[in-house]
Amino acid sequence: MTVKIGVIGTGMIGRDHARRIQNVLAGAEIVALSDVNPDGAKAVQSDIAPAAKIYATGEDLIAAPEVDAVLVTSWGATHEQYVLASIAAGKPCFCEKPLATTAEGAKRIVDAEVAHGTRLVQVGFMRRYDAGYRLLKQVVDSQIGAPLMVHAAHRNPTVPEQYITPMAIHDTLIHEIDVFRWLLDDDYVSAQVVFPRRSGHAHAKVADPQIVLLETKKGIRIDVEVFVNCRYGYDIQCQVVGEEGLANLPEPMSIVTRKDAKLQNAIMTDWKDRFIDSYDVELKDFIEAASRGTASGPSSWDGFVAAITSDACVEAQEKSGQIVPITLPETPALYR
Ligand code: NAI
Ligand code: ISE
Repeated sequence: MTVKIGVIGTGMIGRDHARRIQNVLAGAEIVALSDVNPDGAKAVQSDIAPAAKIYATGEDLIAAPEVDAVLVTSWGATHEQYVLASIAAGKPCFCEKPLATTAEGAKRIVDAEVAHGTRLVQVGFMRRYDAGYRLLKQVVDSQIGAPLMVHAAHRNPTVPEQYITPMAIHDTLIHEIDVFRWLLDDDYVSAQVVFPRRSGHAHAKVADPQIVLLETKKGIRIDVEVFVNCRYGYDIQCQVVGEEGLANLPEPMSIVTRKDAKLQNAIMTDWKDRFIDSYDVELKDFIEAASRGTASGPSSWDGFVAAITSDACVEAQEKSGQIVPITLPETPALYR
């Protein structure tokens, strides 16, 4: 079966996902597009999916009879309405992070999916599909004893003017929030944020860098440096310290050169390249599950837990230095 997909939001990642569905992956095709900026949808239609129909609203696209499954890649604040409409229509839905911009919004999605009775939603936490993180998980699970600490960094070379302090959490750190729950098979109990000396390259509205400290139920302590104006590249670091040894996330493959009296490795500068394979594999998973009328991979529950944790981290930014507790409700049977 070819899964017929409609894409809502044809900006940077919507366009890139449309490309991979149309040109890279098997089993699906783009049949519908929608964006509040019709020029964006038209550009994807002419460059990537000429047969796709353009819909005036996301809701019209979801209701369209030719659409089997929905990709939500619009701005974060609009995700909830489209995911809820997809569940109401009984159509599998891939939603980019964040699932919703508030924990209440994510809870409404969980409630709707639980009422539906089977999984329909996959959240775009692509790091769970990254070969490096998968290898790291194997080693953490089997070779370094009980994990005790994680030291991590999430560095972007630069961010646009509209990027503000809380986005360091719900736009950037949210990837670590999700992937460490999965990597450590654990949940968080508290968050704390401290601000080092501010970089002179940071825009007026973003405190940069930040250090986020998370504690898990098992007592693991995680420190993540979020530095979104680091200048030198897009750099994701993770080291797990266990009672028998350490394990590091592998560096992306790159050629070592010896030239001009220098020994060098290139560092990537764009998330699109750093996680290109992970995006392919997560959407392959989505297409396979959607062909069976369901969803797998990171769930609405994972999106909800990430939203609760994000809210606590944003509160911890506002009360810098203070420890903010994180309490999670019981996991519904659908997600256990
Ligand atoms: P973008 O600004 O390039 O694109 C968003 C698009 O959504 C724009 O074309 C905009 O016109 C459209 N849009 C906004 N409101 C809409 C609405 N109500 N209905 C339909 N379309 C609407 O943003 P970008 O970077 O593509 O991000 C989109 C989402 O993907 C965000 O939630 C972001 O957090 C997530 N993202 C995830 C990444 C990952 O690594 N998994 C990487 C980059 C973005
Ligand atoms: C962006 O939205 C992403 O999801 C990237 O993976 C992340 O590195 C970046 O900080 C976000 O703005």
